[in-house]
Amino acid sequence: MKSDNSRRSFLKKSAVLTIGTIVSSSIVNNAFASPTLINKESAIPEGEKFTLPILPYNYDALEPHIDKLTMEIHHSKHHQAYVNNLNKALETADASLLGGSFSFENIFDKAAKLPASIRNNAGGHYNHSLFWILMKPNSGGQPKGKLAEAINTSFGSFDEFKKQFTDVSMKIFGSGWAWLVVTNGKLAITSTPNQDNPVMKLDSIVVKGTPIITLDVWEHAYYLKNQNRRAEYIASWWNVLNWEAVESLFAAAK
Ligand code: MN3
Repeated sequence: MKSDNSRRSFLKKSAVLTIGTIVSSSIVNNAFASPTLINKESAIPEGEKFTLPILPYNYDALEPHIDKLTMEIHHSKHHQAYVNNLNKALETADASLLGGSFSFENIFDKAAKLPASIRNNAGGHYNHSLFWILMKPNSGGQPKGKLAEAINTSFGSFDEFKKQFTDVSMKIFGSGWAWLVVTNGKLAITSTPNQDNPVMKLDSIVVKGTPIITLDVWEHAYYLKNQNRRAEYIASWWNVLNWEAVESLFAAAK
């Protein structure tokens, strides 16, 4: 029997993960940018399932920059697989360290001690959920306001930031993610291998912080359209980066 509290908690989690139905900065903030990250309220109780978030746009909405087939397979196959495998891992792997609280925050806090199946699939679910809401049709351009100021302060100029972020993305060997994070009140560019992220408490994550931009450079993110040309994919992605969402995450992360 589930208590009313756990049912309510689950419903909140469902709302958070169904990002596509309501795209607002408050949802973005609640889901990904509160100081406690995915906070306790959004934890799902033992026995409940993580679900695939609905995209806040159609699969073809990012054309011509990111193609429809790539988006469809990436979201409905790859991301869905991380969700399914995370649910399976939480049922079958040793999840006792989590104490029955299946929140990203709790999982990432304990990443070093958890089975790889939980760490990798929770990372895959979180990273992709963030990646989707940080893209938008007819977007790109440059950030405004305080974020623009912070980028200028940290990197000298927007162009220099873009160059450094692109360089880091290009240099990731194999599969991984590039990030812009807020760490100790400052902006930093970093990268992680596989499905790790800067929120995980792992010795291997050199720059930890609150993500405000992320870029998936796994080949599955671009191979159908760009084949081996990662640089071409990165150049396209800048045209769909959702700066309003980045600004919201930045405001909440400070
Ligand atoms: Mn991916």
